[in-house]
Amino acid sequence: MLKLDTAGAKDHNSHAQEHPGQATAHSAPTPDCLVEMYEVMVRSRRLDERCWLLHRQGRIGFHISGIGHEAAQVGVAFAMQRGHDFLHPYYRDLAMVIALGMPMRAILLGSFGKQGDPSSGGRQMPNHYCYKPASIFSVSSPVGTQLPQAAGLALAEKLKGGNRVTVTCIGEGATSEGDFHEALDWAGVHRLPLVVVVENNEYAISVPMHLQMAVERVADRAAAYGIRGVSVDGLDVFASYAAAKEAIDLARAGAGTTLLEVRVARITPHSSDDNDATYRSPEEKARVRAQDPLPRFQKQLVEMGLLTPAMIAEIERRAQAEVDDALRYAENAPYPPVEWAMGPVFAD
Ligand SMILES: Cc1ncc(C[n+]2csc(CCOP(=O)(O)OP(=O)(O)O)c2C)c(N)n1
Ligand SMILES: [Mg+2]
Repeated sequence: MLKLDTAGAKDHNSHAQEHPGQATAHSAPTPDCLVEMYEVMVRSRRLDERCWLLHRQGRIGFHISGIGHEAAQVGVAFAMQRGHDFLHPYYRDLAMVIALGMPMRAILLGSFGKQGDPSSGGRQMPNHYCYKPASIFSVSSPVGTQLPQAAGLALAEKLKGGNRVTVTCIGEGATSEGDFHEALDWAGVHRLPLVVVVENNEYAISVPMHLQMAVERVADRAAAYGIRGVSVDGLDVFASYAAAKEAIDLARAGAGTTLLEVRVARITPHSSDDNDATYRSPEEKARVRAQDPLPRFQKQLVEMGLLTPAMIAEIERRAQAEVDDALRYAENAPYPPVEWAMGPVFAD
């Protein structure tokens, strides 16, 4: 097994929150970058919250949320060469795709199933993000299918001699799928320029982590494939960024694949169609809600002197205005013509 000690890996066997506010020196984001990361988290959160409201009002048919995952997603996204590196996302990656430059208008066109939706032309479920200008690949609904696709993409890039790293994101539940095993085995054998980010929220819909796997950490699974396994506090932007930066830098340098577990919190039910009160107690839900990464990051930046109350208010105002604009745009957009339903899937 390729063993490389990292700041993130130190936390491998403990639930303690590691090094809050301290990224490794070589990979610390700049102050401007930190404020931009915070703004992306706010933008994602406000859009996410609006989608829940739109669903409850019967205006969109489905929503699946990234609330509680944003710190990890923003940390990973900002460690990428945004637009250059490839992303094979999964349905919870709202903050991630916003960070890479997917416009809110495009995201809501998907939620409304409207014409112009870049993900699928209004034919896929919402939150199956795809955005070619930001090198974001299409999501399939069966859990884990992006893993072999991402491994194939990384292999193609390696064969071409390019330097673009592939990042793919999955939930911890997806690591029990056969696709995970096949993709990581291949990644290990071929030392692929790939980072597999597991957003571990400790649930696969209603199934808790201890009924999904017998290992303590998802990152422990990396040993079976001869790749690095790193587990970090995904509620902490700094830890997520530092671990992702190191993994991406190593992948780009030819040192192969990392399985990066970011431990996050699923603050919402699984999706708009799930009632988590049937399997989570009110006490547990309150405990999870208290882990919210957004106020935590805000507090860190205020203490570092990077955010002022005026800046926080202005960022909120901009985010709300952006959501309002995207909503108006998507609601006014036309539906795709019926005859488009069958194409363009197959070549003529
Ligand atoms: C192959 C397959 N099995 C089952 C499902 C139904 N399903 C959708 S999401 C999900 C849970 C996935 O859990 P996890 O990977 O932990 O991601 P999370 O939703 O927690 O972020 C399941 C079982 C599916 N879409 N595809
Ligand atoms: Mg999960």
